[in-house]
Amino acid sequence: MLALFYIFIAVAVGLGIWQLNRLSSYKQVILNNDKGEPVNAIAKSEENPVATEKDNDIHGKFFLIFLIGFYLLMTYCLFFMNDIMLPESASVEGENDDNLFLITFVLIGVVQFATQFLLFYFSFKYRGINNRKALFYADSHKLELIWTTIPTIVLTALIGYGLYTWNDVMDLSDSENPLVIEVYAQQFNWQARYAGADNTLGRGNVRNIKDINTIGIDMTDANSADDIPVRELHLPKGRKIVFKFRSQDVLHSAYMPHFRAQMNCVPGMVTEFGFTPKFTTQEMRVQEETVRKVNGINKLRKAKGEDPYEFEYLLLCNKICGASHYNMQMKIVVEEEADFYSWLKQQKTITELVN
Ligand SMILES: [Cu+2]
Repeated sequence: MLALFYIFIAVAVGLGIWQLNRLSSYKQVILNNDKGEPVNAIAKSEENPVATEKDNDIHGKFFLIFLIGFYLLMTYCLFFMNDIMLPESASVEGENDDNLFLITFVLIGVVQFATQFLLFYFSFKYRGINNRKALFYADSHKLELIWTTIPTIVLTALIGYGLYTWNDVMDLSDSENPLVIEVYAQQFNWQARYAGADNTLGRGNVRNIKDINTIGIDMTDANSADDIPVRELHLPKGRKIVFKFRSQDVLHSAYMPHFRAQMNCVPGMVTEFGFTPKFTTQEMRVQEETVRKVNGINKLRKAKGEDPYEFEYLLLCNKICGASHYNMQMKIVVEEEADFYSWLKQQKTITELVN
C-alpha cells in the first residue's frame, strides 16, 4: 500500500514538472483585438496550439465525469468505510457530542453535495463554445442576503448547542453528590485516586512523592488519610463522576474515547470535567455494534497469530508526551454500583499503604 502511495507521489511530481516545462515554452506576443488595440496573447503555433471548441468540449465533459466519479467515491466511503467509527457513547453526556457530530456531518454533506454539483456542472454547461458571450452580472443583493443569513442562523444554532454540550461536562456546580476521582498522569503511565469516605481528595504535590506515595499525596492534609490510590480505574454505572486531573511531568491528555471525553493534564494545576457512565463493561461487550467490531479485530489478529481481543474501556494519552506515549493507557471497568463498592472496599487507603 505504501509503495503504491510513493509511486502515486512520484507520478504526480513528474506530471507537475512536465506541465511547468510546457508552460515555460509558451511565448507571449502582442496581438491586436477587434478594435485594433494591442493585447498580450499566447502565440498560436504548431507546438503551442490554442484551445479549440473541441478541446473545450472534451474538458467540459471531463468535469461531468469527475463529478459522477466523485459522488460514487463519496457514497462508497460513507456507507462501506464507516466501520472504523466508535460504538454508541458509553456516557450520558456523550450523547450530545454524537448528536453534534451527526448534525454537523449531515449539514456539511448536504452543502458539499450541492456545491460540488454547481461547481462541476456549470463548468461543463458553460464550457467554451465559439461565438458564445459571457453574461455580465454584477451582483444581486437578494442572493447575497440569502447566502449570508442562512449560514449565520445555522452556525449560531450549532455553536449554541456546542456551548450547551461543553457546559454539560465542564460546569459541575449543579451535580448532586458526584463521585470524585483523581486521574494522575506521568511519563508513561496513569494512576488514579479515590476520595474515600469523605469524598474529598487531599492535596497533592510532586514534592510529596516518597516511596509508596507515588502520586505525591499531602499526608498532612486531613482529607488525605482515607484516599485510595489505584492502578485500575473502576467506575459505577449511572453515577455522575467528577474527574480531577494532575500531571507529574509534561502535558498529557486523558482521553476516554468511549465516553467522548478528553482533558489536558497540566503540570502544576488541576483540570476537571464530569460524566455519567451509561453501560457497564459487560453490557458494552454484548452490544451488537461492539460484537461486530471485536469480531473484525479478532479476524485480523487471528491471521497474524495473535491472541483474541476482548472489549475493554480504556483511558489513553492523547498528547504526544514522549517515547512511550503510544503505550500510556489504563483499563477502565464500569460496573453496577454494588460491585463497584465491593471492589473499592478491597483497595487499601494511602494511610494503610504508608504504615
Ligand atoms: Cu502522556
